[in-house]
Amino acid sequence: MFRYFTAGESHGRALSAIVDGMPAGVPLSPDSINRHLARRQQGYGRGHRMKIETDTVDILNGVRFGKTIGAPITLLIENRDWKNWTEKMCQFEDKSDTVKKLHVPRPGHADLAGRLKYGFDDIRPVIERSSARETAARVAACSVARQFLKELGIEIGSYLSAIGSAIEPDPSPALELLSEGAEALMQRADTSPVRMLDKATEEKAIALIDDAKQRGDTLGGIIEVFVTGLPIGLGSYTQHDRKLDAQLAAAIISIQAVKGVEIGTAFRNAVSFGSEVHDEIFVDAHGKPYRKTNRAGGIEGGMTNGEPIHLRVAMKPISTLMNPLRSVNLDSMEEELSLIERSDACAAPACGVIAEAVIAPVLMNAILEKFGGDSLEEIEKRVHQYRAQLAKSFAK
Ligand code: EPS
Repeated sequence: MFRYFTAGESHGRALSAIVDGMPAGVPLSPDSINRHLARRQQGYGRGHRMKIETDTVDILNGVRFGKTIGAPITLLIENRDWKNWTEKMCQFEDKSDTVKKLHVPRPGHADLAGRLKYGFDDIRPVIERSSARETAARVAACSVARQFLKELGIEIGSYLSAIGSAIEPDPSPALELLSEGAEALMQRADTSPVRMLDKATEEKAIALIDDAKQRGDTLGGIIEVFVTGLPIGLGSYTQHDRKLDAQLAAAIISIQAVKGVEIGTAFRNAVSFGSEVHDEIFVDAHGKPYRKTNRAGGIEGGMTNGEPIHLRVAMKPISTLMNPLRSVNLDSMEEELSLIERSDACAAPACGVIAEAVIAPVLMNAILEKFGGDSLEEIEKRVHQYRAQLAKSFAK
């Protein structure tokens, strides 16, 4: 089983992750992870922090001669900004009398409940760990699982269909790119500063972000995530916690500022007739069942059905507003405007990269559950055999 944990504060020395359960024989280099770390830093609407950081990973162990050896892997990402925070984030000396405390929680952030829950007299420690900076470590850890999937021809990609009220036409003609694999769609999205596919919507989104920034406001968005190349029958209908859609939804919702996830066009489906929703089944020239539509998002009965997985992700606007909202000073208990912390006007493009990443461990575990194995070679053989067996049954 693939597992990972992250550690690290937003302005602490470094972010780190430990990855466990990676099979042996998977090619892994810092470049294969750095590529996604760099993508996570992009996007129109990011703040000053992204100019300070150039996130790169140090792989401390678990790799020999360019391939994983089945052992745990430690990943380290330096926080370049730490040198500017050595007082405020001092580790071992008590500076609580000299460093200014933060008392006014931002509505929408972890500040209020976090400070009360842990009994702090300062919001700073809450900000530090709840910050979306943590997603750099997550993208690094999950890129390891992504590398495994890639070896099996399984690709993940995403684009943004909305930023604020800038909404892409639906369905996007660029979805044709999925026939080349989800990475083709991802690469196309990466050419846009807001990771959108439609030029007119991209321009509108950029104008909206400029306007929000100027007014000290923020914007969220909707991300469409796709997975191609998955074998049929990953996940299971037999038990609640084996349903692949449930596991994917949990992974997506765990991303900072993500408040909704939809499988296929679930919300539209809910207000339509069954005849307008369910994807009819046809047979192709090789006898293989296929669909002409994918409103189910590639999952039926908690299992992959052979169509691309399609997840829709709702990210709320970032809760740090430069034009702050009303809140309460938890020291004086007087009403006050909430604290201001350097932040982004819009991080939805980065959220797409993170959403692609966090589902990789879920998919990898679904593969390991069905096929097992300790080395890539062993697993590859079993996946191949299963695919050949299915093809044979279709040819009857
Ligand atoms: C982020 C780093 C943070 C923020 C942002 C994402 O850096 P700093 O707080 O130093 O500006 O830019 O975090 C948040 C929006 C948040 O709410 O915490 C990153 O690396 O992605």
